[in-house]
Amino acid sequence: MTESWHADEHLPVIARFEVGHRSYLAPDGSTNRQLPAFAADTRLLVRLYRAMVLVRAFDVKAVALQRTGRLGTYAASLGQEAVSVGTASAMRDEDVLLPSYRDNPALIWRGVKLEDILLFWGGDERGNRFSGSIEDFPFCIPVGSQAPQAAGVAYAFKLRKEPRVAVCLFGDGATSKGDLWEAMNFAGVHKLPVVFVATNNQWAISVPLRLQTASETLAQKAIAAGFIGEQVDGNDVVAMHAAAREAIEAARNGQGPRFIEAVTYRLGDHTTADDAARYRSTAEVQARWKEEPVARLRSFLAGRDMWSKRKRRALPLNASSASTRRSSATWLRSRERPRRCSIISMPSCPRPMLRNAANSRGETDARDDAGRSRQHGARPRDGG
Ligand SMILES: Cc1ncc(C[n+]2csc(CCOP(=O)(O)OP(=O)(O)O)c2C)c(N)n1
Ligand SMILES: [Mg+2]
Repeated sequence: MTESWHADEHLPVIARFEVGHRSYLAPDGSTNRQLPAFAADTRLLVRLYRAMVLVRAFDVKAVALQRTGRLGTYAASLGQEAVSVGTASAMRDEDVLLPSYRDNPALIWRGVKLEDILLFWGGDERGNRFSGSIEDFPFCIPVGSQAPQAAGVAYAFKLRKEPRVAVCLFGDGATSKGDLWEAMNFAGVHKLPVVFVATNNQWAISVPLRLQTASETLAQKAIAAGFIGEQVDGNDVVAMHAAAREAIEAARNGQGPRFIEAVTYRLGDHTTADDAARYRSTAEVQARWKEEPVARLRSFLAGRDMWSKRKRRALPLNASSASTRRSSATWLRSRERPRRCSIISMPSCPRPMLRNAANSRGETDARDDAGRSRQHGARPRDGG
């Protein structure tokens, strides 16, 4: 807790606050406290596991497609799959998700097709017209701007007296933006059915968390807006699902907004246009690999005989698995349609986009931040 700043210790204290930290699974898969009741549901836990593995395989495939010039800039969710999957799995179909550009796992859980996602990252806006009946919002590229939209969606639910909840996913960097504060303030005043989930992956591109905020937690920012903020181990999908479920149901029951700070780590580059090795050490990343969510849940499941080698063989464990192959094949076919508008092939594409697309194919020299030309094969600058 931040130390008291006032010299006169006899002044009455009119506000104190606490932030809880929720975690059930330790990095080795053992448990550190009694599990919530839903954790007895083996089918649910295996579904969560399968979803995280699928997304990991999908990320590998998407990065490979970008490297071969078939996708634009892509943001993988490597290491933080449990935040997105744990949150989305606690939602009802009729709730509305407002995701950031890194929340493929949540959208996939919500039923968005892999080919829609590939279409979008290939530069074709039709990928945002999600198939299915869900009313979720598209990926949000402008950092934090989905938060006021989430408050607006929740306000509509309240006015219409619909028992639905808006769930907003964003990064630690977004919490430095006015958008977040305005949304939280408005949601607090009007007791709106909205849950804010901050994926604290320790980095906003190359800006570390310590340069992002002087707060001890991101969760405490909710307290200033008049509602509960909780910190959760974002590498523990059981904790994420439990926290999201509780928050979403409280919001649905008229108890107003909630804020979840999911503490995790971005194990990969910010996007395919980034090289994280330029601003963080290999040792730091290696240490964080020991805490990652997929192995953690697998160890837990194996320890309870809920998982076996036979089940593992049935999973899409690598990028060449059947389901990822099928999706990318469909996507590749879709680019051959006459009405295509991919940023890579669109004839009237604005110059910066073309340069980016060309860079992503490794056809031109990229320039680094200081404007120096990098060697051939260097990755392009951030397009996002
Ligand atoms: C309004 C706006 N400003 C700047 C950018 C460029 N930008 C893209 S991602 C990013 C960092 C965001 O970090 P964070 O919110 O922590 O999310 P993460 O990428 O870590 O998931 C920035 C500054 C942007 N997309 N939108
Ligand atoms: Mg971040």
